[in-house]
Amino acid sequence: MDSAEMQAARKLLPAEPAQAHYFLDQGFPDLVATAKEAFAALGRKARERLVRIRRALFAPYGTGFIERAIPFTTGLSSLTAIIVGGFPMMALITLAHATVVAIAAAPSALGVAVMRRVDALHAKRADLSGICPTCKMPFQLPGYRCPSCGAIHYRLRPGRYGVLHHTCTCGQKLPCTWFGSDESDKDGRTFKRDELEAVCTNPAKPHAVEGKETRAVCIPVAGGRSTGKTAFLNAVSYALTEQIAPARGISVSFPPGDSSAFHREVVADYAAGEVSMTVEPTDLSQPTSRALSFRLQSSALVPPRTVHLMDVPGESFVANTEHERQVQYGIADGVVLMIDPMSIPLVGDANRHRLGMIDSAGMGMESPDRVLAALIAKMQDASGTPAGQRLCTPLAIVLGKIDQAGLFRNFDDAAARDLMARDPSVTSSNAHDALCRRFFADNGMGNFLNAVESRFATVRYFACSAIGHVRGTGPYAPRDAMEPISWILAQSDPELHRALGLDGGSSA
Ligand SMILES: Nc1nc2c(ncn2[C@@H]2O[C@H](COP(=O)(O)OP(=O)(O)OP(=O)(O)O)[C@@H](O)[C@H]2O)c(=O)[nH]1
Ligand SMILES: [Mg+2]
Ligand SMILES: [Zn+2]
Ligand SMILES: [Zn+2]
Repeated sequence: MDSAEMQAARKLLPAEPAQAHYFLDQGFPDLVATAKEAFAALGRKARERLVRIRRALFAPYGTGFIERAIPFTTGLSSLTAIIVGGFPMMALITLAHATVVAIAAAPSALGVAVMRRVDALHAKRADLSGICPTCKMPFQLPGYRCPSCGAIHYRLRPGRYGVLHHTCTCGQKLPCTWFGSDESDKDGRTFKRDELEAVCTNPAKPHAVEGKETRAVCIPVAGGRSTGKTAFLNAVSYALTEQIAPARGISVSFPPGDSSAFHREVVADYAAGEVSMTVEPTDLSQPTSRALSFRLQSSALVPPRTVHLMDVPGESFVANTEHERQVQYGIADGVVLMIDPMSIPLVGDANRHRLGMIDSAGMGMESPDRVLAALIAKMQDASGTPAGQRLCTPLAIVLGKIDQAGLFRNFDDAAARDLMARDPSVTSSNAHDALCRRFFADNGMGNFLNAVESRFATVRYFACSAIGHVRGTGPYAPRDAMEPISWILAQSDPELHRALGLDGGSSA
């Protein structure tokens, strides 16, 4: 969704339930209306005099001199008075009125200009942004619910409704800058803007979202059916929320909506080594892809981050049957593309017979080429990138389930040392990526590698195992699952990468 689309969507939002500031809103329009009316009245009078003069000049034959002269001279003198006196006088009065309005409006207009700039600068410097995990609607300023009457204010920033606060139609004052003066609600409790309930900017569906002065970090996980997306998301969201963040003194909380329930599911699946199939909701008003969202907050992390890891049923992803537009691919920090090694025909043919019953039943069959085509189409649509141009969002291509059939031996340290010894262009920092590329090339996927290279500007290949063993045989024991997330964060949000200690730094 580009900025023009975002602006068009904002136009669909309902009118602001706030009282406009008189001098900023109605002062000049009122002046223009009054002046227009006065000039129109003068114009009518002048036309009347002209008619009188014309009648005197072209009176029917036989009209006496006096009968012509009196209306002519009174008409002419009156018209002259209107032109010489009336119009300039009216212009002077209008000018004086405009000066009064301008003087009265100037401090407010200046205040609006300055405060708006200050608020916008703060948002830009902190790189504040939000995305609704349900509708995938990105926003810079969410709606805010009035604590007294519940009305939603979608334009709670300095403007025609006020400089430091807006007044809701119910009379409640609401701060309209991030630092805004504390206002108090009907029970006398004071609050700042970010303490108000934030509401999604989807005009069709106002619902609570996380919008509190935060920066959104959005990583969608794409792939065909049963490629291991949900298992991968379970592994990385557990690592982030239960292990890495707590160890770094970063507090984890869950935004409104289904986030807490999703997190409980992740923790339970992790402990049991299970993974549930992601089903497409039959209710078309429900979103198809879902976000595991959590907020990370600490004194070292300003502003707090709201991380959205997005999952999708593989079937809908490839068939393009999601219920909602997949806007997240246009604003993502990076995208993870999961590939089941067994879906590579040569790998599957050689190893399928080595899998046990559970692994065979959960095998991803979708061709990686088809999945890649679906991903490119979605990313092009969401980011508005023309077909001939490379996509800029970092893409992590992840071969999952490498615990199966002993595949991990293709990617371990011994394999990396071996490759480095044979190929001097491979170093310890890109050995993993090179091993994965070689795995694709050796298994007849040269075209896939070329297609990726020609369509993406920043790509890296990874191999991991999310569960670490066959599903349902003990808790998750992930192997290298955090690497793709760490690589994406290192590029899109180095500060978060550092705060989480993913750069290898010691804890703060
Ligand atoms: N051995 C092993 N099996 C895995 C691993 N990850 C996933 N699987 C198996 O693959 C199956 C599918 O994994 P999911 O995570 O549900 O795959 P998905 O991509 O989310 O599938 P959909 O939701 O249907 O699109 C699981 O039921 C597991 O049996 C892993 O790391 N190791
Ligand atoms: Mg799934
Ligand atoms: Zn929404
Ligand atoms: Zn109100």
